[in-house]
Amino acid sequence: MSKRKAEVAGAGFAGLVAATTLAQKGWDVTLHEKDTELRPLGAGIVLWHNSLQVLKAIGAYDRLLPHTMVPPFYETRMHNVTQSLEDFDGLHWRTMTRKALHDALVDTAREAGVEIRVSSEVDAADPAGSLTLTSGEVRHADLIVGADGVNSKVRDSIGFEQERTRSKDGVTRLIVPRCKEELGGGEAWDNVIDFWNLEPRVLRVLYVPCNEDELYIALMAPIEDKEGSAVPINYDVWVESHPYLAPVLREAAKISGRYDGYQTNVLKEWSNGSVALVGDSAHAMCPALAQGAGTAMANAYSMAVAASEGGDDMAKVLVDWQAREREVTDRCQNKSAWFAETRSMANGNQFTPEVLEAAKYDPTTVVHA
Ligand code: FAD
Ligand code: 5PR
Repeated sequence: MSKRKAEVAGAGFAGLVAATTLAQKGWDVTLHEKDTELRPLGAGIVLWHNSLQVLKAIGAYDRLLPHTMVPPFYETRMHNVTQSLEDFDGLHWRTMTRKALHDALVDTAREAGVEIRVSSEVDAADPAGSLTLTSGEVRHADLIVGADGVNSKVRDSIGFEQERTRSKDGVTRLIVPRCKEELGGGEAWDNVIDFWNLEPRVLRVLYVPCNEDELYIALMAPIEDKEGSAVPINYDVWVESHPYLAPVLREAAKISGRYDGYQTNVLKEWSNGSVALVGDSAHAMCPALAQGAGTAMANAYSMAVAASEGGDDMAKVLVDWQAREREVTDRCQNKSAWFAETRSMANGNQFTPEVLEAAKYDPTTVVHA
């Protein structure tokens, strides 16, 4: 029997997981990335049990592990006073740079036999089973995957019904040296620390150690705060608000950086015919709960397993897949948006069992067909 064919748009975390899982299950897979290089956007990332289980299932975990860490606590401070120290009752979570995660996924995809094409931009998809590239080439397949991010052309060329909202805050994300000694040394600097200052203005720094040498910092200011959202960052403004972070802010000010707003999109359906949407194309969310990529990878994995094991009627297989999988993600998106809107994470102790539902969900132990 000839192999089934899948065409995947977008080599982000969702597209790489979908393509790799399909190839490992015997599909002939081509992955199209519009960028001229394979690289992630953004700086650092927090992953939880859901996506860490997916990384184990596809064989990416062991190569990634040496480049990651498990901070002792997720600490929340308000005006530099500790509000809470959370350890999630032993739930597995890890921090890392996006580059380390992306590199491990690219290596795993190649090993699985995925054909990755860079400078290959997708223009449109057809639910009957084809993908059109901007070059004009039309590719037919049994399964089309739209993993092309929040501005998905696969999604918009088909006209999926959706609601999109933009948040009032945005963020500049950077990787800088840890500067542990200069910060004053001590174990607290191994924690993730969410530094909130709400007075006299909202300037928040999320401090995320990724390994011994690299620190992810996210500097969050409201979109209307021109000084707070300027890039490169305005050192004087940030150090006045967070003087105890002077060494890392000094490093941050040397990098050009990018200020990104957040957006959320909620779709009525995640599939149409042979086209499945996974990741931000289907469910971009506010980053407050650090679950966008985790749910993207979990849903990309479960979609690929369902498509492989669920029989020949691809349209039905995909409808059944989203019916089983999307509720956990929908709830996570809602909660994330609420946290971003209310800024109530500033109070600490916000990772309640309810909030961690998506983080705890393990798609590798569920029957998907
Ligand atoms: P993307 O990462 O957007 O990848 C899409 C890929 O498709 C890109 O490579 C792009 O170049 C390519 N592409 C786009 N259009 C086309 C086209 N037409 N043809 C071909 N290729 C195309 N999530 C977490 O789990 N933990 C966190 O700690 C976390 N922190 C975050 C912090 C911030 C500030 C933000 C904004 C998000 C955060 N997220 C986090 C969310 C996470 O980054 C996203 O949910 C995740 O990257 C989505 O992955 P994706 O593969 O769906 O999309
Ligand atoms: N968590 C993480 C993050 O990068 C952000 C947020 C929470 C890991 C934004 O940069 O609350 O916005 C947040």
